[in-house]
Amino acid sequence: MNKSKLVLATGNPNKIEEIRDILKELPIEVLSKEDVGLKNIDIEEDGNTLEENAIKKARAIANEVEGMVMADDSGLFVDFLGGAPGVHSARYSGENSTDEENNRKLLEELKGVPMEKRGASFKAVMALVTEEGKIITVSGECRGTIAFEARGKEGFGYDPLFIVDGYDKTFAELGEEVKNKISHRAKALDQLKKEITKLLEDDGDADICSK
Ligand code: ITT
Repeated sequence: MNKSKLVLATGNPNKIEEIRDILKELPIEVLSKEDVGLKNIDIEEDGNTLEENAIKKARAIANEVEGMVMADDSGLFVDFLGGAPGVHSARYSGENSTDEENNRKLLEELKGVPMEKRGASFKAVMALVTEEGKIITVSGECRGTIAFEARGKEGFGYDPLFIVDGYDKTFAELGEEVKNKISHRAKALDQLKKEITKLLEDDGDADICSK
């Protein structure tokens, strides 16, 4: 039997690296859009929730390729800012904004706000479209505090500003090995691993039955 394929709908290379690392023990081939020859599919992320956007991204790619497709929509929700930047995290300081610009804007918005009021959550929603077109969604959340200045060189996005609860360090200081065990993405993918394992088992049963 061919190894099952999971195509990632994300164009963010950092997410691809994290997802590949977290799913590495599953007996599936994890492919990027580029791996399957897809490049310029522009998907407008106009949903009001991470879930809406994740489903939209996964569906758009599932229409184009064989196999399972998974999309990740994620963001940073800061308590003091009423949940901003939230679903708009990628473009907080404008269309095509860089991580540095977004981090600068966040620090500006939190200027003068004391540590005890700088609580925040990273949230991730993953949408999986199965080969039969069924949609499964899972989510994960990770609590922390926004630092007073950027710290650390690893990771991406808001990682240099996010001090994870239970640690005295930002995700960018902790690095991939720790982040991929405790992050919002890791928590969501833990559930997705179980769903994919069930799908693969059901598939195996179907194979045996059809023989
Ligand atoms: P795709 O839509 O192609 O997957 P994207 O980067 O545009 O890639 P999102 O729309 O989900 O992804 O935006 C998520 C943004 O939230 C991302 O660009 C970061 O700024 C931030 N973010 C999400 N997860 C993060 C993480 O683990 N560490 C740091 N920042 C994160």
